[in-house]
Amino acid sequence: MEAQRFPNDFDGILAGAPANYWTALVASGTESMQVLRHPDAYISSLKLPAISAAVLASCDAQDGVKDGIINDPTRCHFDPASMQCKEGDALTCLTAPQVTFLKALYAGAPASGGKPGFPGHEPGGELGPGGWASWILGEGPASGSGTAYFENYFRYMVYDDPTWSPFGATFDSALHAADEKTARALNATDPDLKAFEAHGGKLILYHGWSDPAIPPRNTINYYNSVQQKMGGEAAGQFTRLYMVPGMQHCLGGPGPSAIGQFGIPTSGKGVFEALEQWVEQGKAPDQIVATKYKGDNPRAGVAMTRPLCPYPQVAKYKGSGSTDEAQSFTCALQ
Ligand SMILES: [Ca+2]
Repeated sequence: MEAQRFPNDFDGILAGAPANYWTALVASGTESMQVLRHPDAYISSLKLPAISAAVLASCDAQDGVKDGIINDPTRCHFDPASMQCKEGDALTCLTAPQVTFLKALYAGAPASGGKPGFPGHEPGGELGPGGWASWILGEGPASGSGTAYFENYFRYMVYDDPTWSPFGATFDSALHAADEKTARALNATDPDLKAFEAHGGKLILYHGWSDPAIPPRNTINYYNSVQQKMGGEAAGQFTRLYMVPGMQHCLGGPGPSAIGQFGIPTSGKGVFEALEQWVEQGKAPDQIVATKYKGDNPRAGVAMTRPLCPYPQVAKYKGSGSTDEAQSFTCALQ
C-alpha cells in the first residue's frame, strides 16, 4: 500500500506475506466455513499427521530431496481422494465429505461470472504449531482462529450486524459486500508502481509457501501483475519476490524460515540486508540465505541452510553434498 499510494515515503520496502487483496482474502474465508452447512465434512486436526504424510508421499521427492519440504507446491498435484476411507472412518483416512472439503481448502474460491477467484492453501506445511490446526481447523466446524478474523470483519466492518453468520455466505456475495464498503480503503492491488520506481524505491516481497493464513499464490499474482504492468525488465530493476519453501505465516514450518525478516538472524545475507544493499549501494539482490535452527531457536544452533531464490527460480540440489548446506544447492528455473 505504501509503494502504491505513498511512493515517496520509503526508499525500500520489505513486504512479508502481504494481505494486499484484503477483501478477497476475507471473503475467501467463507470457503473454509462451508463446514457450517456440512458439519460431517469437518476435518479434525487429529487427521493432519495422516494428511501431511500423504501429501509428502505424493510430492516431497519431486524437488529431488526427501526432506519434508515441498520446494514448489504448484507442481504438487496431491489428490485428497487418494485418502478416502475404504469403509467407516479412521484418523488415517478421510470420509467422502472430508475429501470434498480438503479439495476445497486447496482449491480456494473459484472464479465465477468473469470475476477472478482467490487462491487456496498449498499442500505441505499442514502440520506444526503454525500450521492448519490452529488457523484453519480449530476444534470444531469453523472454529479455527482465522474464522474470528473473517466473521468479525463482516460483522463489524462490512454488514454492521453483530448477528451476521457466515452460514449462508458465498465468496461472491461476501466479496461484493466487502468491496462496496472497504476495497477503496484497504485493498492494495494496483500494479502501477511507476511513482515508486521514479522515486528510486526498491520493493522486496516474500511469502511462505506453507502460509495457512494468507494464501501464498496471491503474492505471486500481485508480483506477476506488476511485471505485466511495468514490463518484466523494468520491474526487475526495483522489485523482487522470494517464495519461501516450507515457511508458514511469516516464520516457522518445516522449511528454513529464518531469512533475516523482522530481526531474525540468518547465517548469511538475509532479506533486510539485501534490501539495504539495494537501496544504499545499488546492489541488486540475488539469492539469499535461509536458515533452520534446531527447534527454531537461534541459540540452539543451525540445523540447515538453503539458498532462497528470486522467483521464479527455485533452489535445486546439485546432486552431491549435504542437503543441510546451502552450497549443495543452486538457484535455477524449473
Ligand atoms: Ca523435498
